[in-house]
Amino acid sequence: MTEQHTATRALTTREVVKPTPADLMEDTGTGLDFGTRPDRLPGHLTPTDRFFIRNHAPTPRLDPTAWTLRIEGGGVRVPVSYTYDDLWSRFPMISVVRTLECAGNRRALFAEEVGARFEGTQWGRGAVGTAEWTGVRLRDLLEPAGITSRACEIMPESLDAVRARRPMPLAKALADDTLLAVAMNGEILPPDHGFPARIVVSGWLGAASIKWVGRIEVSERPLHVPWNTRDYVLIGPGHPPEGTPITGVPVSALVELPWPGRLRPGPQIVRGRAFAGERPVVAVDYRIDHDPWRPAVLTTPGTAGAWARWQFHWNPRPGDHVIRVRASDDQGRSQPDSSPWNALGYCQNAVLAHPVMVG
Ligand SMILES: Nc1nc2c(c(=O)[nH]1)N[C@H]1C(S)=C(S)[C@@H](COP(=O)(O)O)O[C@H]1N2
Ligand SMILES: [Mo]
Repeated sequence: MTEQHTATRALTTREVVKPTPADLMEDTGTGLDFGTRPDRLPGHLTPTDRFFIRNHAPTPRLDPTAWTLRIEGGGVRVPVSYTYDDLWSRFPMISVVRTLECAGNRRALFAEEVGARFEGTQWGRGAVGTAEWTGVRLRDLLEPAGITSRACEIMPESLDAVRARRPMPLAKALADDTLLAVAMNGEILPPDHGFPARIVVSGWLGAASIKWVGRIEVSERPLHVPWNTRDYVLIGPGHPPEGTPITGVPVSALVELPWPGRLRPGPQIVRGRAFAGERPVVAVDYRIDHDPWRPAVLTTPGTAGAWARWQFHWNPRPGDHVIRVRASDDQGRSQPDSSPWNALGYCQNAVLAHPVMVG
């Protein structure tokens, strides 16, 4: 009996701080990773209470009065260190609306698509969300350290148990919208999303947006760490043997219905989102069963780094139906019919055949 009790406890141990009720979030079963339910999106922004969590280790509880951020490495002239107060008092604060998407989003659907299983978190469609992030531009924090003329990569590093690190090129670090965020949706960053401070890298895979940052390395040489050599790389046909590190995320669309969806017959509106990483989504088309493709209406336009909202009117007859949605970005890229296979099951973006039962 004791043994059974222990087993049950291990399975139900939560390693995140915020509540993750089943009516708002999908439990992936890892104890660390929770997706947003696509049918629980009331506004353009994802409310913080249901914003997806992707943790490689339990959420750390950090004391902001003891926290410091060090900026150092071969690519700075003078290492600098900031306190939490410094972030608030010494630098301009900006707010940007940006979407974060995990490279593994839809991995479970990818597995169904190719009839195989992938290692890693078995995400449905919930590892994507949009928030208003408030913080200090990374370039403003780097400036006092004096970036050398040969500096080429910037690598934020975390204070959680995995010491998460992922380099980005200097140009991306200096971009207008690369932030060290201290707030999310107008409130102090919650523990699960990186308190006291996290990086937000616009349009890139979520893994670049390091949470619980404590150090930033500036390097004059390319940096090789697990997150750009072993994890978060595309391995498979069309890629070099060592794989291609993922940067921007590909265009995809999401229907705001459960999977499968259940609807009543009669006139109604079907809604969704579409995201294309660093590019704005400019068009969304949909197809019901074998009908022709038709344009959906973009109700909130897409921007570089943030999703678009779309909708269409539908008057379904009772029975089983399939909804397909295909988003396109401003460079004419749209979703393929099948996702390029890769060993770790990243970047699924083929058009999904969304089953909907009407009755
Ligand atoms: N320190 C740290 N940062 C991290 C992670 C992590 O496990 N530890 N996960 C990354 C991944 S893979 C993703 S998709 C995003 C998820 O951010 P969120 O949990 O705020 O949604 O955080 C990234 N930053
Ligand atoms: Mo991720």
